[in-house]
Amino acid sequence: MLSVNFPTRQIPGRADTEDWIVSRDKHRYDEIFYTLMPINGKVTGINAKREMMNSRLPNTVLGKIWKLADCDKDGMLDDEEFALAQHLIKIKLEGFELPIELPNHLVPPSHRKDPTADILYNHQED
Ligand SMILES: [Ca+2]
Repeated sequence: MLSVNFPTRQIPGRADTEDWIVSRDKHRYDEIFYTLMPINGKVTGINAKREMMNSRLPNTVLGKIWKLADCDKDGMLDDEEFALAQHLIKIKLEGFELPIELPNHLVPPSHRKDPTADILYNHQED
């Protein structure tokens, strides 16, 4: 019995950036992002929030959006987190309810837990 069947966890494609719905408009969000003077690729909470307030959404809503968008909870937004925040603002302005927790498909690719990462790291023996 040599056929070892690893439990197949479907990893959809390899191009996760392409199936990240936010990436469709990310170039537009990026333009705003870079006007907010990111430091080390991240904008501060103050700058990001100031921009988010332009949406005229109530603070409570923006607070929710912030929590969803700041995936790594460092109080700053990188370009992907910022794009996600803008995306959530757009959704809300279009009349949709915000998710309570960020669904997997909305998690920025660089913040997704890569199921293969552990294996890779454990195999660096040389
Ligand atoms: Ca963050």
